[in-house]
Amino acid sequence: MGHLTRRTAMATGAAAMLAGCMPSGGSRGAPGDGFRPQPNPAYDAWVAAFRERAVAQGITRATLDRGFRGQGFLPGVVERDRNQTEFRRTTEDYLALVASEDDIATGRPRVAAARASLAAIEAKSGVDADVLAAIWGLETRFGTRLGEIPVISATSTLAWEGRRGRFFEAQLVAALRIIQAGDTTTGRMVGSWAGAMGHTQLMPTVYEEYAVDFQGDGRRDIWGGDPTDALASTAEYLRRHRWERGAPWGMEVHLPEGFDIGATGRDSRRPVSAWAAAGVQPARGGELPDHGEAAIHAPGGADGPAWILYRNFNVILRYNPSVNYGIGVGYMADRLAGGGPLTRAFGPDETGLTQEERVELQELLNRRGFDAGTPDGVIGRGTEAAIRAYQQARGLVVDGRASQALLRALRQG
Ligand SMILES: [Ca+2]
Repeated sequence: MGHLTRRTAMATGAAAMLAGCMPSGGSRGAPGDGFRPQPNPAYDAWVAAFRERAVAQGITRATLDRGFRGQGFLPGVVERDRNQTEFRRTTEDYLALVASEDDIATGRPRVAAARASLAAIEAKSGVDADVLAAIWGLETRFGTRLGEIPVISATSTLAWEGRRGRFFEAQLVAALRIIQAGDTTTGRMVGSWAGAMGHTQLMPTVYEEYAVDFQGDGRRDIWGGDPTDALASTAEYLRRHRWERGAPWGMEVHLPEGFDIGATGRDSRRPVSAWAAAGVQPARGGELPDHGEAAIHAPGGADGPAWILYRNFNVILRYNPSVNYGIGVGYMADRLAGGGPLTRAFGPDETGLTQEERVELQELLNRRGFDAGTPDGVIGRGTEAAIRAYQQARGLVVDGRASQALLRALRQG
């Protein structure tokens, strides 16, 4: 993909907030050279000293030998860690990147195949099956992109590198304990560049605390083809963060004309009756369901898409603290449950273009021979590079910025 790859939009799963690497989306990392072990004497010396600390914490030498077999220093992991940008995506762009019609179509058959497991997990945990399926979708595109980076290599590299050394040393010790417990092997323990693992991208310490063996085969396997244990583990995480059984995460609403947009935002919680009195209505009609205090999220202003957010929304944010992530999960869950697309469109963004116009701009760039990647309306680095190349070729001011004027120029050739 040309612009901002999906990678940058993906989440890294439970404890993304622990890892402090949200929304870096590690699971998209395809191992290149930087993800094959490279010689590094300083890292090797660190590992030798670490082994003694690990033994003191109950890791056997046999586990250490098995755990570090074939593992090593991964320069690509350090690079990823240093190049993390806090992408501030609009809700519209975020949804386009993680919950597009294409993503939903990918998810439907995979979720249908896991439906029996999901129903059993929901019955036991009380956590909404569609929300679990949506988290699966956002984390690894329904298990199609689990990440291929060896977890011992990734966490030991980051522990050695030291920027968040203590955190990653704890993840490394947890990963070794998981191997020692026999849940998986070094070779199968792969994940994101930051060590988030399996279908729902659990960090090793989160795995230790919350992972469950749902079918009772003796292994908590979140890495294999069957997503059941991973989905059940995520359900366990949400249940213990006080998911309210039977309550929704939120729903799309319409705000009345003249609605005080200053009253919106996650921290502005009010009784549902107060929102109803202020004229907030479900986008698809009916009464606003009452599930206690709720907030309104209206990222595009009173005329754009808006949502009422119930307590369960905050539980989703315990998995990943980004509001866009929570909206993405909720929206995806509703779509997987058979709901329709948003009833309102976002207006023009900071480029002055609507999503439809941004898609047209990308299509025109592609048609004129300037690769803007898959047209999804998200103006990222790839699209900006294509714009610069176009501007250069046409003798325009080269600023790499999308605008109405650029769209008009592109329409002409
Ligand atoms: Ca199992």
